[in-house]
Amino acid sequence: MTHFSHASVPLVHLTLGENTCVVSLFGGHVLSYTQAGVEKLFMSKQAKLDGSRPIRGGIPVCWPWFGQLHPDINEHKLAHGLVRQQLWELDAKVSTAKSVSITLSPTDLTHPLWPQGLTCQLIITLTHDHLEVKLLSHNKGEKPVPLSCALHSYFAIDDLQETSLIGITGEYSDNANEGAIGSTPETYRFTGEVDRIHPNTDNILSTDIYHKDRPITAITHAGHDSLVVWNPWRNKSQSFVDFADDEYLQMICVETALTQHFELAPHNHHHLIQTIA
Ligand code: TA6
Repeated sequence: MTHFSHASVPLVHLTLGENTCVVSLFGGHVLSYTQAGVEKLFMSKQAKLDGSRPIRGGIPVCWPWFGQLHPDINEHKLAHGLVRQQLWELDAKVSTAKSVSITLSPTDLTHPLWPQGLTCQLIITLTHDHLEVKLLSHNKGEKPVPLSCALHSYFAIDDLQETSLIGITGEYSDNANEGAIGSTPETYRFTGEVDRIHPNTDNILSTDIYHKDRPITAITHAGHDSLVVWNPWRNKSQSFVDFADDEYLQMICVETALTQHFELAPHNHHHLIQTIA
């Protein structure tokens, strides 16, 4: 289990039976999810937990744009939107015999790039057999708003060379190869930098991380139009100040995302949901 006693960002701890979840109010960021004592999420040993930079691990919330998907990105360079680097507040906490759930929302909606009328909330629900993370977007305005977002989850693995990902099919856009179109292999393995956007319109999509022939983590996606799969591999890992050179061997990102030119209509809501078991 990952301990965060050194963190200077405010934390919320959830416990249900022998399952736990730790959430930082900085970024509305799930830091840890343990199921029967097994940590499902990766957190870099060099992650900054003092609010000085985005947290490298857990489940970063990328919103109201994903990655570089903003028209002015070359001017402001704010990859992954406006909410992973600000303080969120705890709006509600509900505990029952079957689940513990918290609702969080960002506190600073004043950034000049914040889309008018758009708000978001994060609902994190810990149950006896899974963690559900739901990113709700609401357009309170009178005009459609372009929205891209992701639950940018870093999953813990034992050994990248023995890891495969099952459940993704079809073509992908390869951001590690200038957006070239590739075809998803039946057995998805990691033998170099992987930075891929996989369009998918299944209402619910189930993917599984395997260690050799053993499933270790089940990830269910809903409300998405794509999945993002990322591993920085050796060279890019060495460029990160908050990531040890060999940590690329201990993680893969499997992200539930909207990246395909979605627009949220006036007065409409959108739910992006990732469930981890
Ligand atoms: O989700 C994949 C990705 O967009 C990669 O291109 C890489 O930039 C990664 O996110 C990490 O982004 P970050 O800003 O957290 O370093």
